[in-house]
Amino acid sequence: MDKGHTLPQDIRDLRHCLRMKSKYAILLVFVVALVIIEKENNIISRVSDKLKQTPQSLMEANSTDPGLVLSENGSLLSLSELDSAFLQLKSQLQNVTLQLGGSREPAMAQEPRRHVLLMATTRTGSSFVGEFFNQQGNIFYLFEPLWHIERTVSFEPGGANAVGSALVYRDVLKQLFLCDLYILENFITPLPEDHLTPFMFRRGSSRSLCEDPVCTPFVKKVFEKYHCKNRRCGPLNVTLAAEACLHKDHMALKTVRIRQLEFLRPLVEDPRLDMRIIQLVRDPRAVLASRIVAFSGKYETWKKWASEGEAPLNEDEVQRLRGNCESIRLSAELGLKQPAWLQGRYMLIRYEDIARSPLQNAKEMYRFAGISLTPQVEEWIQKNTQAPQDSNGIYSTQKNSSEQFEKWRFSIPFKLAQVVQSVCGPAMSLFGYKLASNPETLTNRSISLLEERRAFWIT
Ligand SMILES: *[C@@H]1O[C@H](CO)[C@@H](O)[C@H](O)[C@H]1NC(C)=O
Ligand SMILES: *[C@@H]1O[C@H](CO)[C@@H](O)[C@H](O)[C@H]1NC(C)=O
Ligand SMILES: *[C@@H]1O[C@H](CO)[C@@H](O)[C@H](O)[C@H]1NC(C)=O
Ligand SMILES: *[C@@H]1O[C@H](CO)[C@@H](O)[C@H](O)[C@H]1NC(C)=O
Ligand SMILES: *[C@@H]1O[C@H](CO)[C@@H](O)[C@H](O)[C@H]1NC(C)=O
Ligand SMILES: CC(=O)N[C@H]1CO[C@H](CO)[C@@H](O)[C@@H]1O
Repeated sequence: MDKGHTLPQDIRDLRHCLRMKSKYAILLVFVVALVIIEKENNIISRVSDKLKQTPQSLMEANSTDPGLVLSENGSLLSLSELDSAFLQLKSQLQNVTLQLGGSREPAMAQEPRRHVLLMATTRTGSSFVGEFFNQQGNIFYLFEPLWHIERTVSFEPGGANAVGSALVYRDVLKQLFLCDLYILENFITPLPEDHLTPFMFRRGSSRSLCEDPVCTPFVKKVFEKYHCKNRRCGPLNVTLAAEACLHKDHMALKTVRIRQLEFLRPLVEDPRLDMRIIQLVRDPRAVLASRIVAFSGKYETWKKWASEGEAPLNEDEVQRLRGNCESIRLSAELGLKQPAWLQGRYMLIRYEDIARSPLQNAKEMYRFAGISLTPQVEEWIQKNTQAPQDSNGIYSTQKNSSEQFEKWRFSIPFKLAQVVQSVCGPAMSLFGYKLASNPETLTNRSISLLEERRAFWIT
């Protein structure tokens, strides 16, 4: 029989109280002991060194119990998990650290490591939004690493293989978040030798892969297809990249290749990852208009149909569009339903809202991720969202964003908008994109096609 049930309430309260007291007594003793030892050795700075190395121990631990992970090498990490009463002790310890002349940042103030997945589809502005994370020095950011997987393992869309690909994507993502970048080597062609490759997709879009020490001295004879933007580096040493990943405080990556949120569940439930998923959506009319320009080969049929008209539109193309819209909608609906496993870990955001107030929404995304935004990022946003319209490369992120986001309205034939509206209606209504019932509405600047609502949803 459970003894707790037979004891009177006040005794149980007392026991609880004693237990709490002893908890704090132990902590207090611990803190005092630490302070005393500090006077002899410089232990606090060593401790803070150790805390900075924690990603390594998180990597090595193959336990799934977060408590175990955190309690390795003393219970220091779990201190941050304790309730608010402990904040005071924490601040005292910080004060002591400061008084003792530690020039380091107080170890306790460090944020827990976060893993942010920016989940999008092509032409939704994900390169631009990804930069918000790429620009921050303490985040290890990867741009579309799943590109290598898609290229190597061919899957037929819609068939049983679609599930297969999703599983491979998911497992690769998990290893990447754990900084096991070697996993990518299996999918890079030609196969890297000695963990060295000049073929890392869009390396230049990842600051972390282009800064010291990952940027090794330039090797003249090696052709690097995706090189760093502002400097030449030797071929990517995957070991160095993995080490950089472990040393950064946080990890973020963007992908347009995950179609179903559901598939990410094992990652979200992995206590080592403390995942945050940001799903980025954009008006499907704008997305189609942009794809026709950017992927003109693949979207030849659409282009022809839009400009000529007479020939009927290929039904397969329409079905593909419907499939795209539906998978985005289903993922968002799942996220918004707030299942327990996604609690506090899912955010839905519209590109249009980001384009209209980039800084404000960047701040919201960082707040959601639990990472403090640095002035670096703010500066980048200021500089890259108010640029004049001359720089118009298709993957360019430098534009006057509040002007750009609805340019499509004036370039898309109305019938193209109509098809999208008829096929993507449910998604559009979920995200608050208004239908245009005639060409005049589509091109009338004073009529907004955006329902004004909360700019983002966090569950
Ligand atoms: C992981 O688990 C295996 C089997 O339980 C064990 O042999 C190994 O030492 C563990 N590795 C680490 C790094 O804890
Ligand atoms: C720590 O120092 C700050 C300013 O130096 C002070 O305001 C605060 O009360 C101190 N905290 C504790 C717990 O002593
Ligand atoms: C890659 O970097 C690691 C870590 O510094 C180093 O040990 C290794 O020799 C490097 N590989 C090559 C081929 O230079
Ligand atoms: C960007 O576009 C907006 C909206 O048209 C305009 O108000 C703003 O002045 C533009 N900014 C720059 C730097 O061109
Ligand atoms: C655009 O819409 C506004 C508001 O509905 C209307 O007053 C205006 O006449 C329209 N402009 C054109 C050119 O149709
Ligand atoms: C599990 C773990 O990380 N253990 C480490 C604790 O710290 C000692 C001394 O620094 C290391 O030798 C252990 O490997």
